[in-house]
Amino acid sequence: MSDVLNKNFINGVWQDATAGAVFKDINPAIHSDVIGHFPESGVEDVDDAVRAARAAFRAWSKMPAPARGDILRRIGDILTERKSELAFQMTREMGKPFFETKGDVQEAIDTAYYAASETRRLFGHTVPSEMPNKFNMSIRRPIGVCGVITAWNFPVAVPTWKMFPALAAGNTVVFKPSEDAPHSGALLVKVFEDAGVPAGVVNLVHGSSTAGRALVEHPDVDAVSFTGSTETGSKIGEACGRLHKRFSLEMGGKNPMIVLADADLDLVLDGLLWGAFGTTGQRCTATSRLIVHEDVHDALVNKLIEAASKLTLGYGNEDSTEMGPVINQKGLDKIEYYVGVGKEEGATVALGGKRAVGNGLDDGYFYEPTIFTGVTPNMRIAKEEIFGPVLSVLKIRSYEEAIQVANNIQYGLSSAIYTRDIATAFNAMHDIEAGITYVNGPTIGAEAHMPFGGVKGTGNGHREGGWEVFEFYTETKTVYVDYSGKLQKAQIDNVED
Ligand code: UN1
Repeated sequence: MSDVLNKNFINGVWQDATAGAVFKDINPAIHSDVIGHFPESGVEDVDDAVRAARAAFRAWSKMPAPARGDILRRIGDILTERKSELAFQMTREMGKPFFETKGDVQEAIDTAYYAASETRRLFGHTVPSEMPNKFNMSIRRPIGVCGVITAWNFPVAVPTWKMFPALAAGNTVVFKPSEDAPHSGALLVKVFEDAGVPAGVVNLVHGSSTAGRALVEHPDVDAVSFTGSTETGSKIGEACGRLHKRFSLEMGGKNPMIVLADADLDLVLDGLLWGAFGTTGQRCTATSRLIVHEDVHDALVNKLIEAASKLTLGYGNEDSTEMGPVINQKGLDKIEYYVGVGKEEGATVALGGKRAVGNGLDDGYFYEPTIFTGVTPNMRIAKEEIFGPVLSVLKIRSYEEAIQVANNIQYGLSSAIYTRDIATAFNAMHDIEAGITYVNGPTIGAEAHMPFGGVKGTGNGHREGGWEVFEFYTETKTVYVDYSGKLQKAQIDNVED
């Protein structure tokens, strides 16, 4: 096998796509660095993978959950050993700096140990019966075969948010990573193999929308978990609705950071640089709107422009790099398009607004940290997701106005408020329409054991991470045990008048 793991993994065997088609995977910071060619899987490959997952389901689901937990713990151990090696390859493939990809692997490690610990709980309920000598309980059952379709920006963490709880609960998996991060996906699946996950329990199919659609529409896939664009998520939701499948969608965001007049501006500045420009703004949780009180607007914006203009852009595997490239040409085009829209709408480019060139950046998809000031709530750059290093600054005069502006979007993933006033902070926890609110921290940085997900157009009500994700990956079975030795009709069937 070459040093690049560029195959599908089906029923425990690394293999090419049946039709032999491939797609190219390059380093977004250095285009001449070709990582490899990966299988462009078709319907037959997906079918093989789903059949393998179905065949493996019975034995895996019957294994005692804590034994599955032992395997998850081994996965966590191997991820720990390989953290730097994996992070290097992830940075090479999707661009964010090495310190960030190490964090990405760490998130997977935390999720592995957390999911392993849940295998000793997976609680159901026991409740009193209406009848004597009768016992009522609910237990959790796995759903079956789960299709996992993910984005490239957290190429290890996000797939594991889905796969670890799915496996812990006794499901089997077919995983289709993003076509922009196939190598990271394969390296992750190699960890499953090396940890002793039985053949067929986790299968990998690379590819684009053809493979994705085949997975979603396959009659033997019981549930689909997706992270990615709103456009694709909507199509998946439609298909799953039609086919009566359970589905979890994690889509876009336009996450606000509210800064009130009493905020600690140095703390805000650190949070903004990280929230808006970490991962080159390519997180669904990225801080993309700064909603700032007029009393501190100018002071904060000036500090921010100065600090953001000093960020070092480059290849993420170089130590000096603070901000990596955008993922691909399409991503870059989208950013350029929205910067044009912002200018036309009358906002002011206070920093950036163009591709970053020179200093060794010409061979990559680099874009300057960009700040728009004078943004008003109904502009498109205040409402639509750009997925890049572009921050829209909106000025407000009161807490009430801040909340109105913050909620004036179709999305509702993450949010932040900076204030020293505890009552205002507690009000904001209820008033901001979002699945996540940070107080005095930026909009990014979820912890593995906490529920993660959004309201409104961001998702469909499910959560990843934490204990709530187990609701998605399990079915409730209700069990009645009658040990009275006679037919006891339920109260509803036993009414006398
Ligand atoms: C994503 O961008 O899809 O909370 C997930 C965060 C990260 C996860 C982001 N842990 O910012």
